Formats: sequence, structure tokens, C-alpha cells
Amino acid sequence: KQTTWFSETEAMWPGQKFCLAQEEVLFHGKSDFQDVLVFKSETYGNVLVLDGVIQATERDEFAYQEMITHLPLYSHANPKSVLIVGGGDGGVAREVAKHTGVEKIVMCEIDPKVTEVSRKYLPKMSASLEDPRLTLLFQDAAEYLRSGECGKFDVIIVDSSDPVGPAEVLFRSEFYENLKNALNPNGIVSTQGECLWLHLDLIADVLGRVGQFFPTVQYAYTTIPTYPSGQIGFVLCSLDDSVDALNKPKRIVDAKTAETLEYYTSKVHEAAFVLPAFAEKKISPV
Ligand code: SPD
Repeated sequence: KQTTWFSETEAMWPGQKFCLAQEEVLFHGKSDFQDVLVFKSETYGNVLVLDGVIQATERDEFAYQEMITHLPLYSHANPKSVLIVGGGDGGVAREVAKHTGVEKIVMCEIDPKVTEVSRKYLPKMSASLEDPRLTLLFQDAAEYLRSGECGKFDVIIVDSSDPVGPAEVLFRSEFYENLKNALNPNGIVSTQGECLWLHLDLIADVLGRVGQFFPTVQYAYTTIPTYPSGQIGFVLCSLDDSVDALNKPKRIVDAKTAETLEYYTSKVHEAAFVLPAFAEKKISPV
């Protein structure tokens, strides 16, 4: 049998392409915002692809969803309210829902098609979209935050795709300012922060931009085989200006929650902020 290869577009990583052996296309269509594809791979389970770029595979999604979520939530002493920007596949909502102290989760996803296909083909990622604490809005998050009607949150997680297409507005200064305005005192933001190997200049720019609004800003990262170059990071911003506002967890993981985690531990939390020399030279903490 001849292998059919899915080959990722090289939108933000010219000169390299990641491929996965594809068994079957489960869904392919255009939403109002982007091209949406879900396929069954030979070795990574079902795969969600937006505009030709891999967003999540069933085999390794936990490495991203756990870290973008638990880094800010365990850096906060007592998070009760969480806003998720994007995150339509439901993976971040699943991780937020593990925090029993969280009382309110609002998720603002621009594209209902992403949620629809995830409910159908990515059931382990999307199950917590039914959590009674969660309110799901299909809305442009940039407008939602600009309106000032969203209220205030302890933690905001920006689970976006790359800054081409619908997510481009989520990397602008105005958006970061609006994130700050939507936080409670000591609030924390965690955003998809791109790859050290590919986007160091972009990361330095973003850190500079968010540094205008937050006293503490740091980059942390995870490893994940199906994202470009096997690595992706998070820009974490805190209104708390103390030295260890972000890189030391304020709470430990209880035994029951630890059983559900495949990547995040308190030790991994601290290690995620330790950068290789080439990156530290370019993006030292603000
Ligand atoms: N280069 C791909 C970055 C994708 C980040 N978002 C993933 C969404 C998973 N919930």
C-alpha cells in the first residue's frame, strides 16, 4: 500500500515541511474564517489542521494544552475565573476544568466550525466544553475585549493559531492592552508564543510589546513533535511584579489531578522558564 502524506504548509517556517502519514480524511471544508481539515493519521491519531497548519493531534496535544493552561493557573494563588481566547478544540478548557477552585470559565472562539468538528472527531479534547462552569461564545475575541463588556478574570489564556489569518489581531499591542484591562489584581495572561528556533525576532517583539503593559513578562516553553521544529512557547504576563511571579508555582498539584496529567509537574513548571543560551541572549526577562 502506498502511503499518503499530509504535508504542512510552510507559512511561517520557510524551507521546512512536516509530514504525517494520512489514513483517511474525516472532514475537509471552508468555514467563514479558514480552511478546516481533520484527518486520521497512521501514528498520531486524529489531527486538526487550520489553513494547512497542524493545531492538535490526539497523541501529543497534551504537551501544549497542559502547559499553556497550568503554567498560569498554578502561578496564581487562587484562580476563580478564567477566559479562554480561541481554544475551539476544547483542549485548554479540559485542562482549566481540572482546577476545582475555578468557578467561571468563558471561552471566546471565533470559528464555530472548529468546535463542531472537534466535538465530532476529537472527543477527548472537547469533552469539557460541556462543563457547567463554561460559557461558550462564538465571537471575535479582539472585539469582545475591546468592548469592555467581558468583565474581569484572574487568568486569561490566548490559545491562538499563528499570526497569519484570523489570529493576526491577537498579536497586536491594542489586544495586549485590552487583556490587561480585563484582569483582576494579580491576574495572569498566557499566550501562544511561537518557536525559539524559528521566531526569535517575533518573540522578542511580542515580549517588548507586552512589557509596555505588564510589570512581569516571561517566555516559557514545551516540546511537542508535531509543531514546527518540535517546540513552542508561551508568553506569560503577570500584574504581580515580584521576582518569582511566574516561574515558581504557587500551588502544588494534588494527587488526583496528577493522575490526569501527562506533561505538567511542578518541576517541569520551573524548568520551562530556563532558556538555552542563544534564546536568553535575545529575550532576557523583562
Ligand atoms: N503552529 C501551530 C500553533 C498552534 C497553536 N494553537 C493550537 C491550538 C490547540 N488548542
